Amino acid sequence: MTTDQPDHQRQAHFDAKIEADITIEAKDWMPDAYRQNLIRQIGQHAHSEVVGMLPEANWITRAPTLRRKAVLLAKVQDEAGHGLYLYSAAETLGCTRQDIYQKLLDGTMKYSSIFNYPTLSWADIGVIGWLVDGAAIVNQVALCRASYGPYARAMVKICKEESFHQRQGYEAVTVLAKGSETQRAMLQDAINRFWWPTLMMFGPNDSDSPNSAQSMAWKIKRFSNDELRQKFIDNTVPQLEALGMTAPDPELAWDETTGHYRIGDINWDEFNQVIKGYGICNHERLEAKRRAWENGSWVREAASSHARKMAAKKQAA
Ligand code: BYC
Repeated sequence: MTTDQPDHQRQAHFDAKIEADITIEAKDWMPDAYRQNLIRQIGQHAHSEVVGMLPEANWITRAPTLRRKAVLLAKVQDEAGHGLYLYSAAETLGCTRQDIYQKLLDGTMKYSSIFNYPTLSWADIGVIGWLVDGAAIVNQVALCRASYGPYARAMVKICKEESFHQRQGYEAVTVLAKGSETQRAMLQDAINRFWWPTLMMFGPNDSDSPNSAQSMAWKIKRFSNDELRQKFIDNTVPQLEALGMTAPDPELAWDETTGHYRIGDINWDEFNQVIKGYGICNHERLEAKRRAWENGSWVREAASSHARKMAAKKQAA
């Protein structure tokens, strides 16, 4: 492929690579819409990781044992690392980290709806690990085969860590499920509050998902939102039953004919309100991130001044 080829030839070459499952790399030609769609999705994904640190960090000082505290600290730190891999992957597409981060802060880029719900009890932390990380894995395992190489490779490492996160969450909820009546009630309450928002993480129903068809044709998404949601439900209901807990859905039932669990209606009005910025914690989450950005300005200034000094020293030598 030479750079002086006309666009229709480059497009044909790109299409052939997608068709043959050959990853697209940062320096390869790609249609601008593919690039912009990836910046949107990877940027949103990166923002989700770093905003997702907040609800869990809320419990670090109140973890019930030293072991739980150490695990939670490590998990929250992992999420920061995931954000960094993803911001780096987004940068390979030509955007700057500062630009997309600014768009998070001014509310013009999204982050996952799930992090706009509060963490009211210790059980919420177990449930986030079990359900939220569990949902994230189902979505992210599929993204390990995304057509854009830097995104797919970031996902492989992230999935390994998410799998540990999910297991520690399930272990934590298992302890509560075997505990006192108060602990079981606390767990059930956490499940009741997080069940539906977790199902919403997969995005709108396929018929209302404007980006899916093109993203699937480009093999960024390998499965539709509804397919992944169903996979998560089928994986999770047996775990819920093993815990002796219930979902807040009277219509949840095994369907012999389809071989899948059936669920009741998702409240899409709630989802739409949350992604428009009107969820319970949207304001609080963005305020926390804006404050951190402002409080960290001296670190950025010191780092860039040091970099300038080093560059000047190198030039003078
Ligand atoms: N929340 O056409 P659609 C984690 C938006 S963090 C907010 O189906 P797409 C963790 C969507 O962006 C990992 N917005 O979109 C961290 C679009 O709006 P725009 C979180 C959502 O992109 C810390 C519009 O709705 N995982 O695990 O084809 C602690 C229409 O949707 C949501 C990811 O970020 C939502 N839930 O498919 C613990 C996964 N759903 O952008 C855990 C990466 C949809 O056109 N992202 N929207 O304005 C994806 O896989 C895809 O972007 C989605 C949506 C499946 C989420």
